[in-house]
Amino acid sequence: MFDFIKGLFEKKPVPKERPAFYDIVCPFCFEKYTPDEVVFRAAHHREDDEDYALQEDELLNRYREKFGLDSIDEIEAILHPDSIPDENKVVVDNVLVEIIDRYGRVTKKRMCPKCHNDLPITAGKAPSNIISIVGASQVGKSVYMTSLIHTLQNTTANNFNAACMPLNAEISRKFRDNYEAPLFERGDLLDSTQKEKRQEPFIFQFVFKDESQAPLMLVFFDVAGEGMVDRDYLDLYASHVKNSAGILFLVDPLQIKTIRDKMMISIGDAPGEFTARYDEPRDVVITLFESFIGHQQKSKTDIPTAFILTKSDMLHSLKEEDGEYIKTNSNVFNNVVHRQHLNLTEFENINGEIRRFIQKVDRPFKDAIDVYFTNTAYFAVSALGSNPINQRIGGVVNPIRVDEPFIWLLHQLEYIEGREE
Ligand SMILES: Nc1nc2c(ncn2[C@@H]2O[C@H](COP(=O)(O)OP(=O)(O)OP(=O)(O)O)[C@@H](O)[C@H]2O)c(=O)[nH]1
Ligand SMILES: [Mg+2]
Ligand SMILES: [Zn+2]
Repeated sequence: MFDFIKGLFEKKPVPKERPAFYDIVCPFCFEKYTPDEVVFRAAHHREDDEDYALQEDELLNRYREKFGLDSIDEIEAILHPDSIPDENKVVVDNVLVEIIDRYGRVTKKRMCPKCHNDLPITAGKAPSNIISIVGASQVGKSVYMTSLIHTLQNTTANNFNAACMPLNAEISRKFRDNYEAPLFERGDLLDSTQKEKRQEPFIFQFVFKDESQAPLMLVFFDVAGEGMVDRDYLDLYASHVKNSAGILFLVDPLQIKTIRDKMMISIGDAPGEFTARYDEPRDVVITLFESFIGHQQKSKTDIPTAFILTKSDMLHSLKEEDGEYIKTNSNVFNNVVHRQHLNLTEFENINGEIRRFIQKVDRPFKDAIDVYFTNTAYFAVSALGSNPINQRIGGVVNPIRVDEPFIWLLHQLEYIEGREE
């Protein structure tokens, strides 16, 4: 009897099974719709047919203008599947992937009906989970994103019997050339992300080797920190945050005044690499509230949000203290590796420790979190493993606990199990 009642309350068994198809979340404009609502770009044009003539694509140009991209004069026509007889439609795995137009020409170019950008080939076949990385200027967003994606591809995927790969060759090349190679091969830090430059999504697929398990499509954005406290910037560039499946909220311990003052004392007169610019982490919460949380039910968001203390390597200089903030045996310095499931024991240890830490060093920030976020957990990571000197990383990059917040998100989204150990 007891087991029966217990069974009723136990969570549905993971892994998640594949449904017939998934709603599409456009990685460009973040609108959500079903796969049968897509439109197609004609594969050819004709001068004798108005419908197929080269023409201006207003929707596409409106989108491009918003992001400061050149407008396109003339482009092939948009074809609506409604105008195509069923026998000329190709449906694979319940998803419309191709049409044959009235001239017998095939097109596989699926477009977003709302912004007319090219959809990724996996759209509709895998859930699109947008993971937003937010945080004030210089907290380490770009470096963390790079270190996380690098780790997902090289170790995490393997630990979960999966593969993690870029969606296409262009994303692969851009990620390597602009992020991974400078950091991991040349030891150079990245330039501060420009508010003016359009941020392209980095789309990756996380596919389990067990085919019955649903794959994920991960969309990462590297937003500019200086825009995080700018309402207009958030409205325009970071509207993906409200459509996110999970948020990684980065906090730089050195941007918290109590810690900054303490560190200054222990580092003495060589503060060298200290960040000059900084916004209070709470200001970021406030702009997030203005731009989307305030419009959600009860003015709270239930998007799972990981609050992540970055640059945890810097906390070494605090640990010698009487243990008021960070104890010598702190979880922060242990690199925990999660395999096959989220190790709940390790997770609770770090979550508890950092939750108390934030509460102690920045009470107003912790209060703001408690008011606006309903599903939270706390982490500490070091994307680099050591503090860079003169904008260069000495030796190899040695990330500490970087994938843990991501694994927690996978658990929250019911892709993987959690187990006590
Ligand atoms: N000690 C230490 N420093 C780090 C780490 N990650 C980043 N940093 C430092 O933080 C600086 C800023 O990192 P970025 O990733 O460029 O910061 P960002 O949040 O993208 O900054 P914006 O693009 O200006 O918003 C780097 O230049 C490093 O000096 C880390 O793991 N450890
Ligand atoms: Mg950046
Ligand atoms: Zn779109």
